[in-house]
Amino acid sequence: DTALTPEQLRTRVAGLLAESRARSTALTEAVDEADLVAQHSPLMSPLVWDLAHIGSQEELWLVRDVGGREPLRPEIDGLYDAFQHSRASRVELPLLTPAETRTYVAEVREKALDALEHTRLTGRRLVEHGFAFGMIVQHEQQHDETMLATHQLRAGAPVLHAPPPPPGRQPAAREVLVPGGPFTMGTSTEPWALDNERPAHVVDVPAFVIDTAAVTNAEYTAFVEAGGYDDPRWWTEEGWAHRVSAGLVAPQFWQRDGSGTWYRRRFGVLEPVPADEPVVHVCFHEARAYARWAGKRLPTEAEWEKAARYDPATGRSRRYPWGDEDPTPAHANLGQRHLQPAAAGAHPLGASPLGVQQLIGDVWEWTSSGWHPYPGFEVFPYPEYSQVFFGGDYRVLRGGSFGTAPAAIRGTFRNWDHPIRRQIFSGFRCARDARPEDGPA
Ligand code: AVJ
Ligand code: FE
Repeated sequence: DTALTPEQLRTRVAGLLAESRARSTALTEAVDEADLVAQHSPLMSPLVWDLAHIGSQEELWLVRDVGGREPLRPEIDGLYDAFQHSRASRVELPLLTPAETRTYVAEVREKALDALEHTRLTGRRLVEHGFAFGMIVQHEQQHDETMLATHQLRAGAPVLHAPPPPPGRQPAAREVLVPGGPFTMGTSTEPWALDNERPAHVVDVPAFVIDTAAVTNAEYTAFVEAGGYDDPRWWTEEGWAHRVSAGLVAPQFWQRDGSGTWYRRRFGVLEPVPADEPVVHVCFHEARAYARWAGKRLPTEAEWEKAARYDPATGRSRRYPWGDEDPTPAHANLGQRHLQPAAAGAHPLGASPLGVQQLIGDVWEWTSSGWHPYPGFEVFPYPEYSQVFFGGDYRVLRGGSFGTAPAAIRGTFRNWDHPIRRQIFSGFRCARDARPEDGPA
C-alpha cells in the first residue's frame, strides 16, 4: 500500500468505498420498510439507523474534515451520534425515513468522492496513505457486520442467501507448540491500522500450545451433553452467575427437538447443527467454561497474535498468518461471501507457518485478555473509537468472522466486547501451557 502512486491509491479507495456500499445496500434492500425501522433486538439499532450513521460518519470525516465542505445536514448529527443514544433507544428517535436515508448517504458519497479526487493524500497525518478514507471504509464495513448480526436476530422468513463455504477436514495435528521468546505485537507501519493496534512493541511470550482449529459444534455439543452448563466447576463465579441469571443452556440460536437432536436457526433457516463448523454465538463465559472442561484455557491476546503472525524462520511478524499479501478467498472466509463459518480445515492456504488454521475469518475468537492500550498508545484520530472503552469489563476478540470484510481485518486488528455478548459472530479456540513433552520451548 505504501508503494502505491497517488492515482493507484485513489482507485483502490474508490473501489473499497463502492464495495462497502454495495454490501450496505444489499443488507438494507433485503427487507421491507417496516423491517428497516423496526427494533429486532434491544441490543441492536434499527437497520435504518446504521445506514444513516454510516453516512453521518462519512460526512463528518471525509466531507467536512478532509474535504473542508459545508455540512449537508448538521441538524441530524446528534441523532446518529452513537454516544448520545443507546442502541435500545434509537428506535424512538425522529430518524430519517428509509427513503431520506438513502438520499442522504448517496449525497454524502458523491461529496466524499469529490473530496477524494481533490485532496492531496499527503502532508497531514489524517490523509497520509489515505488513512481517513481507509478508516471510513472500515467503519462502514464494521456496521455491515453489525447489520448482519441484526439480520440474524430478526424473526421471519429468510431474506439473505449465499453459497456454502468450501468443505474442510480437521487438520491432522490438532495442536502445535509455539516456541517461547520475544515477538513483535501490533504495528507502526500498517497504513490503515487503527490507533489501538499501534505502536509495534516487543512482547516476550513463553512457550504455549494452541489448537490448529477453532472449537467445533461437535466438540461443543459434547460439553453441552456432558452437563457442562450444570456444573459450576467449569465456570468462574461471574460466569456462573451470568449462566444462571440469563438461563444459558447452549449457544444462542440453538434448540433441541423431541429426540434430543440440536438445531440452530441461522438467517431464518432452521437446520441441524453442522458438526464440523466452528461453534458461533457463544459468550466469553461459555468459551472459558468449555476450555476449562476440556483441560485447556483461552489464549491470551498476545498468544493469539503470536500464533497468527510470528514466523519462526525469520523471527518477523507477518501481516497475516499466510504472509504479507492481502486476503483472497483461498486464504480466509471473509466478506459475507458465505453466510456461515467454514468447517475446520477449509482454508489450508491460510495457515500460519506453524500450521495454525483459520485464525482469520470464520468466527471472531475470544481471548482471555481485557481491553487495554498498548504501551505508547496515542489517540488517533478520535478518543471515542478505542480509548473511552479501555479498562471496561470488555474482553478482546481476534481474527474476524465470515461477516468481516477483508479490508477491516488484519493480524493486528483488535475487537472487544462485553463478556456476556453472543449476538456477534463469536467462537474461540483453546490453548494451554507448554509441557516438557511438547518439545523444545
Ligand atoms: C470495534 C466492533 C467494537 O461496533 O462497537 C463502529 C466498531 N466503532 N462504529 C463497535 C465501531 C464505531 C466497534 N467495535
Ligand atoms: Fe459507528
